[in-house]
Amino acid sequence: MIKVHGLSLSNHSAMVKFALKEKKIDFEWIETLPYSMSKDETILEKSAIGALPIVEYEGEFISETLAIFAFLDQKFPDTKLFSTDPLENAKTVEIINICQFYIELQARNYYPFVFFGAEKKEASQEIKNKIHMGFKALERKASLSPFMMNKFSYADIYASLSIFTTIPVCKQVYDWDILEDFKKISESLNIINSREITKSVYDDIAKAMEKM
Ligand SMILES: N[C@@H](CCC(=O)N[C@@H](CS)C(=O)NCC(=O)O)C(=O)O
Repeated sequence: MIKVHGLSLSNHSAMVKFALKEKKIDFEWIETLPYSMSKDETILEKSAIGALPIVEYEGEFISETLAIFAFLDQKFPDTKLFSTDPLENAKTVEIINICQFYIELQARNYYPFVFFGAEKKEASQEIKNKIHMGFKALERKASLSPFMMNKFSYADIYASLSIFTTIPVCKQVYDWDILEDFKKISESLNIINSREITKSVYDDIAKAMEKM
């Protein structure tokens, strides 16, 4: 059985949970802290930089969400979340990378302040510009009718959970309601987030936040 070493309040861990639920794959969840929090050296043997999620399968460990997505789609192809069409497949990865590098990784600079009570850092205009560029790219490249690609895919999972953490960063750091500026993205997210599986994933995050 697939084992997921994840942190319930982590958006990346939730992405893998979301994918497994979509694909109707049974899994065991092992609540785990990343290396940066636990200093547990064994995590570094399993994960590229000690971050979560990590998937364990037949004694092997895979980290990096995009790599895990690719593995799950090839290993369990009944419900495909990457297209078999090479062009659609590449475009799905392109959307994921926009969300990963130009949106979420930028917002991540402020997670200690927004989510973990750290002191407020200076609001960097450079980071704000990058997030804006990321949203512009998403608006240009994604289908948004209603999903990121022509049908529900990994791009929707990644976009939903990376933008979920970016919204409070924009609000609290820049007093910026980013979804007001990107209405079509907002409409697409509303549809993705109203699906039953999405709601169950967000319920788990909310419960983990309450416990914090
Ligand atoms: N590139 C990694 C990023 C995952 C990531 O940032 N995970 C966070 C939790 S959402 C984490 O473990 N952070 C702690 C750390 O990086 O040490 C992936 O795609 O899976």
